Amino acid sequence: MSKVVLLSVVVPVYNEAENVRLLAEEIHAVLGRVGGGEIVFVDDGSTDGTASVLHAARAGGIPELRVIRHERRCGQSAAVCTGVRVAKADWIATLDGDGQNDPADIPVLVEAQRQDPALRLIVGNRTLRRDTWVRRVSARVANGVRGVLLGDGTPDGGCGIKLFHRDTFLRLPHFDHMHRFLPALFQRAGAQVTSVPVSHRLRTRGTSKYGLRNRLWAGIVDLCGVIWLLRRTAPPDAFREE
Ligand SMILES: Nc1nc2c(ncn2[C@@H]2O[C@H](COP(=O)(O)OP(=O)(O)O)[C@@H](O)[C@H]2O)c(=O)[nH]1
Ligand SMILES: [Mg+2]
Repeated sequence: MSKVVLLSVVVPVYNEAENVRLLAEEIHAVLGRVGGGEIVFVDDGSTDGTASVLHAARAGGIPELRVIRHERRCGQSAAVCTGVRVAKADWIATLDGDGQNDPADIPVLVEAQRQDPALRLIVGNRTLRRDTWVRRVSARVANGVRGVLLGDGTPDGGCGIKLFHRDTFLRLPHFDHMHRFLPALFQRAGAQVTSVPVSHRLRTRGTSKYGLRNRLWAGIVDLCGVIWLLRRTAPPDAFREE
């Protein structure tokens, strides 16, 4: 892409063949409203033809769509990291690849950052969550526990739609499931974080990749790891040259 890229939209996907075409078209339509940019889908070793659907979408009128592929499944956070690494813009928007986040919220996040240029991470807050009650309750518990133990002041840290500063993200420690802890990790790096209300949609096609097991147990281990990281961190602005 030869022109300056203003925003990179990074979408991690695993077996979302039924969802990615419509989502790519929606993002394409929205990018025009925020000054343009690129769309980076990271296919995490899908086995259902997700990548072929994306290639067809690009050929069918979405030239700013890039398709990056992991040879095998490495996890959602690894896919986000890959997307950020190859992204060409200074600012990254991420959203889930199943269509539950609405790309129409991207301009809302961009506007929040324009209003307060000191912000480095803007997190969506799904005020009306469209999910099963098990998912809603487990998300509420996870967000509540994270809020109390990490003090990240973020009501919905697990929300997939976020806008953040690429270089700050690349300085963070990277680990599986880190995408749920970005507010605490950005704050640990001395960066300002805020949340804005976003909409949420039903998953109408494909199946959820997370159940109670891989969310709850992994979540407890990750939480302990992040608490440890926060305790072992010197203040980010603790020096000056004299
Ligand atoms: N790259 C990658 N993406 C994943 C993986 N598991 C889930 N995702 C993506 O993460 C997003 C959220 O997953 P989803 O199953 O909808 O979770 P839920 O909405 O929390 O139930 C979707 O875009 C999935 O395609 C994975 O192992 N690798
Ligand atoms: Mg989902």
